[in-house]
Amino acid sequence: MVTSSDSASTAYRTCPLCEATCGLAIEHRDGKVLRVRGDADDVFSKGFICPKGAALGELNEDPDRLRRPLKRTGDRWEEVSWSEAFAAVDAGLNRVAQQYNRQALAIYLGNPSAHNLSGTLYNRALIKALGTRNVFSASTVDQMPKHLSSGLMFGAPLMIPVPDVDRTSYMLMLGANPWVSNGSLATAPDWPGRLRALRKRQGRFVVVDPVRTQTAAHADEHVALRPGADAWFLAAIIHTIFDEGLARPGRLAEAMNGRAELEAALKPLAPERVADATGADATTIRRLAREFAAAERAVCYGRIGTCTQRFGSLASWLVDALNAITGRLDEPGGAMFPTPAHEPRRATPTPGGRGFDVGRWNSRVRGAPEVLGEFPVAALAEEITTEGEHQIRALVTVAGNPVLSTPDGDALASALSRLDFMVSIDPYLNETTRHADIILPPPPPLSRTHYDVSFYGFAIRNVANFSPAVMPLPGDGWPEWKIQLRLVAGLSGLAAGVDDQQHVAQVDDFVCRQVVGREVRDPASPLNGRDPEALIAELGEPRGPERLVDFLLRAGAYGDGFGAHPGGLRLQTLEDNPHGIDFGPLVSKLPGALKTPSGRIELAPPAFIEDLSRLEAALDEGDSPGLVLIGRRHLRSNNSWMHNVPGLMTGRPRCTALIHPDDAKEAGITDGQTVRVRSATGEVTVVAELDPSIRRGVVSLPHGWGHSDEHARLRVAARTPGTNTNILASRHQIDPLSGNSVLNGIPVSLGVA
Ligand SMILES: Nc1nc2c(c(=O)[nH]1)N[C@H]1C(S)=C(S)[C@@H](COP(=O)(O)OP(=O)(O)OC[C@H]3O[C@@H](n4cnc5c(=O)[nH]c(N)nc54)[C@H](O)[C@@H]3O)O[C@H]1N2
Ligand SMILES: Nc1nc2c(c(=O)[nH]1)N[C@H]1C(S)=C(S)[C@@H](COP(=O)(O)OP(=O)(O)OC[C@H]3O[C@@H](n4cnc5c(=O)[nH]c(N)nc54)[C@H](O)[C@@H]3O)O[C@H]1N2
Ligand code: SF4
Ligand SMILES: [Mo]
Repeated sequence: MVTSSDSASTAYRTCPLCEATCGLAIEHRDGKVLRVRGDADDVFSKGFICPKGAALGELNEDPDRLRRPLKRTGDRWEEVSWSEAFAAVDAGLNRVAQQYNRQALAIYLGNPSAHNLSGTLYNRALIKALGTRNVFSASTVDQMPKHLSSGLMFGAPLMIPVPDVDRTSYMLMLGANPWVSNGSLATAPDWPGRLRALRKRQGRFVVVDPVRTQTAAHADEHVALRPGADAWFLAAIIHTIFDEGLARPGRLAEAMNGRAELEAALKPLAPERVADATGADATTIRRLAREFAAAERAVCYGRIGTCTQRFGSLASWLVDALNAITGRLDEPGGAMFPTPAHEPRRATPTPGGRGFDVGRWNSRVRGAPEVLGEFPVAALAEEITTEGEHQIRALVTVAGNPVLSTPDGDALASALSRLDFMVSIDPYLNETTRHADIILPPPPPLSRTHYDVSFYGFAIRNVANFSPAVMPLPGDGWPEWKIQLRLVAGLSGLAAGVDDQQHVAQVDDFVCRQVVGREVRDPASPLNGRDPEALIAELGEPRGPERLVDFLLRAGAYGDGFGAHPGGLRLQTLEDNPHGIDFGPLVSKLPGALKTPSGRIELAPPAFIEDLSRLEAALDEGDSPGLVLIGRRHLRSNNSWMHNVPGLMTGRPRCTALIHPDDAKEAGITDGQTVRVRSATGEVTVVAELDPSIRRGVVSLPHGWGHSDEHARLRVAARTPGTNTNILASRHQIDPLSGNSVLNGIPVSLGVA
């Protein structure tokens, strides 16, 4: 929505930069952003904003942002027309598919593709059109363990319970730093405010993290765990709950399988046995278990620190197992399941479904099982460089920078340079896209519509907000969804000679028919049996993402059901409510929503029970004598791609190695000195920052840095390039169940450079 005062206008818009979905008020004039503030009337964020949101204008106007497609010849780049670029992509991809086969094509999807409608609505069509099993994404350097645990426990990989922060009275938080990250897999603007409110109402929150982070500093208690020890720690807590007779599964007791198996399997992992390995003492672990069980409302929440480590899947499972056996799952103030507005309406859901399978196929070189249709991104380089049938020869990247974001970045960069063809949909010429033959730039954030399909699914309240584009598409730019669908058309052999826009319209109609068709064929849908063409006709214009969102909303949980629920939600309703609509706090959904074959919560999935032997065996390895590396985030940064925004790059250099003063002393290192950090995989040099808030024996480096590639075009980022921490991470260290990379707990040594 746009309102005018003088010649400046204010537009209200959901911020697409992180998971918090804050409402922004954007003042602009003549295509220029004058000011970005938090939208005080936003139903969810109520005026909260962080420095990244405030810099959205600068990001939008970044002179280094690509405006037209780029084509590379050797080391030279030239701007080309869209039709020339598309023709080159059609030729490049189809040549590889014909000369080899479809498996020779691969795709990597990066994080921002979850933050925009093009990615969330159309990636599936692109993957299908490629027709390859070589699908990779940032999920395997992030949350894949959580998809696996949800898939095996609840039957659906996207059924991730979120902490009901606003109503809980006790929060046990592991491996998350929402003060800085603004929250993840728990969408909520203003985490700091919400956690302060928890303490104000006499609640407690406990942070488990090797670092006394800003979040830990605001908590009632901080447990400085050793990196990678979460599964032992959580197992010992659950052990204590059983051991001391504190298990109270409550309302859902009858809907749980495997309680006895869980208890038996965790018998050997008593607090007293795991204490040394975790770095927390047994008395503390037992006390925390009792506190958790006794609290009126409690929730355990684990995030990236619990995922990107060698026992990521076990830790993710144990978080929810703890919530379940203490009756905290699906209860107010506990771990609950959101009901986003675009979730299909189901009148009386019955528990049970097909469940979740993994390993339906395996990666060619190391035989890693697929999870959620993906292979570990840690396996991408070897799939490109190892000769044989189904070797990857062409790659599409969408919104990703895996050279900086995934393990052994140098090896991946060298693999990318050997591809026959690479195309990137990306606004920047950066460390990854510099290897592409063609770069197709999407428009800046303020020139596109937004509705958060991904993150309303993880929101701690049921809210919905739609943002029309604030500004028109610049010049001859293409919206990202059209770029994607044009690639789909080229891969699907649609008649040559038809104009590009017409291709897109055809594919868009096809995708729309599929989405509508799926719903009307579902016997559980209130739209079952309706005529899909009549529904599509009712949606009318415009097409593209808006039409799909309108359909999802109308068929959704609060929708008008195409006449069945007069007054129900549709896109127009959100357009009429520019500050969003609040559908209230989360409501209980189990057992109805369960999708496991048993129709019950699986507390003890066999894959996890088996993996416990690896966890137990690691206990006997004893302490690792040296230092271990972990990562961190910064409030004014966003993974690898916002270091080119001058307003966010002020202050002291941020890519430093945090080292405990006692560890530094032992290694003869002083504050501000340049040091070498070496792992079994690689070595980096970086400035040391001594900080007593980090646990002894642990070194921390942020990820997303290393902007010294002379072929990139990131003039601001290049001034303070930092170093790529993922040179230290190994492609061969993954959590075997989920394929997630081990990015925390990497053994390293320090030396003066
Ligand atoms: N060591 C270590 N490594 C990590 C992590 C860690 O904690 N430690 N965290 C991991 C996590 S959680 C994640 S999510 C990954 C992120 O991994 P990636 O998704 O691979 O990397 P990003 O840095 O998010 O890069 C985003 C890319 O998208 C482009 N982009 C930005 N906006 C748009 C858009 O609107 N459309 C398109 N098409 N492109 C856009 C940017 O220019 C950039 O090239 O990194 C992971 N890597
Ligand atoms: N400002 C900013 N916000 C962001 C991002 C960003 O780059 N910058 N990235 C976004 C993305 S893609 C994501 S996925 C989210 C992530 O959001 P969060 O999960 O909140 O991530 P972090 O802030 O990295 O916090 C992770 C914490 O885990 C701790 N840790 C490391 N290893 C271990 C371990 O083994 N066990 C335990 N218990 N803790 C450990 C670290 O010390 C760190 O404090 O943030 C998102 N938001
Ligand atoms: S917290 Fe996230 S959503 Fe909110 S303004 Fe900052 S970047 Fe945007
Ligand atoms: Mo992430």
